Amino acid sequence: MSDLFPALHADADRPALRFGDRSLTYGELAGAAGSLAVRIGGASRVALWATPTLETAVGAVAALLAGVPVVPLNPKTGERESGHIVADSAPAAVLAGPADELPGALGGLERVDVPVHVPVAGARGPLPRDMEPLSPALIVYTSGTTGPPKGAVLPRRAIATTLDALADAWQWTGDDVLVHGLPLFHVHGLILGVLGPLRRGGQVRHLGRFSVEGVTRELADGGTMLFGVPTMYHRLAEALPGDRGLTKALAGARLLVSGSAALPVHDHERIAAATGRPVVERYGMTETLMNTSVRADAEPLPGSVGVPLRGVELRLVEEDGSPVTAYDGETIGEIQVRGDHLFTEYLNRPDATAQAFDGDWFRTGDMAVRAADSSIRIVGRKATDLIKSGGYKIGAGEIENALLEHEGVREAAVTGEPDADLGERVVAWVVPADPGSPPSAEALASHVAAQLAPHKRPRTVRFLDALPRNDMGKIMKRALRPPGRAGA
Ligand code: MCA
Ligand code: AMP
Repeated sequence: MSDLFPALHADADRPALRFGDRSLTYGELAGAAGSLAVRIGGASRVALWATPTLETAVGAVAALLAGVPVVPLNPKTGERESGHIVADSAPAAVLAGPADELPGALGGLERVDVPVHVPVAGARGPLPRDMEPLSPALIVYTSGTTGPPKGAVLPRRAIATTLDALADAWQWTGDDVLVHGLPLFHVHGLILGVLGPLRRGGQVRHLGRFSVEGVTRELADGGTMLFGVPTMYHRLAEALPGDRGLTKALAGARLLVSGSAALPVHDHERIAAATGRPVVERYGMTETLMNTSVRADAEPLPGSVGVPLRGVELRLVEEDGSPVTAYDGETIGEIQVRGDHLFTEYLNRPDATAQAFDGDWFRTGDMAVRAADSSIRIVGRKATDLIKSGGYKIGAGEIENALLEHEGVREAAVTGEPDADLGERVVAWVVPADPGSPPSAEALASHVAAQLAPHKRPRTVRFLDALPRNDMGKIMKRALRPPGRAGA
């Protein structure tokens, strides 16, 4: 039995996974993942074509059972970015659903089809064995301010630690039925949203893709918890007036959890007023997994990400490196954390790994204040070149580099602007190569979507004669303001 999934062989008939009309019990999951684990056992590393399907969940569990580090891939990732991830992580094979079509960037890799239904008898998979707590379990790629995404190496210990700390904060048990429509190539959807319920022996119902109707249907049909990014809760808040089915479904849930970006207080208030249910926020990062949460048994705290989770040491640090000692809700410092929930390194990037730590404290780059009750309120980010859009982290630099490769672009700068739906929207400021016939905004968006990923595409493109630069020639992004807010 795996150290990560103690419930896997406990009750074969218990429901484990449901994606639309396809589902697996724990017995069926143990059979499917166990047989795949035998097949891939001994591989150095595998990639996982992370569609929102049963196959992705089975593939991830199989890799974890086999002790083979797994690299989830966004199926919508464009050529340049997939090429980078495959070259950097060098997987021995890619796990995919039998019907999936894989792009050229994965062409050279051995393909292993993920089985979903295998005869259960005799297919229990590898014998139980202890695995090193610090051995890599997942490698999740995450954007930085410049350059291509880095692979955060997440050890088995971090996954177990974070999921058990969340169980403590949320009284999360095997009786919970988790509903969500998050993508499965990031921490939120895959680790919290799939491995989380499986570690508890509970059920996950994945919507395939997020929709208000899907949330209503699944919560009304026995779902007890909902996970989402703020954009999803914003869309629920917008739909609530006049939607009695949704109101009733949310009101009946045990716990509504938001994370990956800040949920505006206005959306907190609208949901609580209409349903009587507060939304609980938790704060995490690919590198750290979860750091803080509002506890399910505490008073609601809109605008706060709650208190450090069990086992998480958290400090706020001033610009000069000295720790903030005040618990005054006012003094701002950078959040730094340490504990067993952290990643071990960025793959192949010892330089970046060293820079990310101050001793054994990980520098999150998030700026916050801390109240007398130790609760944390995030007030901003150190790096202005990181954009959070729809809960996805996007580096301005990678989009600028992609734009500069377009023949119609001479110069480019990328910023984030407030957006009611996405939190922030990617804005490209472009000096066209030929001012007489600039490329269309759609062409530039499609170029970025095809090279990087659709969620990184600029939603707004503004053309300029020149970018504002200082005496050193550095682009002054603060001078790039929406029209009408030039002096703001
Ligand atoms: C549009 N599309 C295009 C183009 N324009 N495709 C190619 N080229 C174009 N030019 C397609 C998109 O691919 C998509 O396809 C569809 O049009 C709509 O795209 P979009 O507008 O981006 O989608 P959306 O509906 O606005 O998405 C909102 C969303 C999404 C559902 C909230 O942003 C989302 O799933 N966010 C979750 C992010 C997340 O999980 N973050 C966790 C990381 P199609 O229709 O086929 O889909 S953070 C984390 O893990 C840490 C640890 C944490 O704390 O949680
Ligand atoms: P990622 O690297 O995609 O894992 O994103 C991590 C970042 O998301 C953190 O550094 C925060 O800036 C942000 N984040 C996650 N959860 C929250 C939250 N509840 N409130 C505000 N920001 C959050």
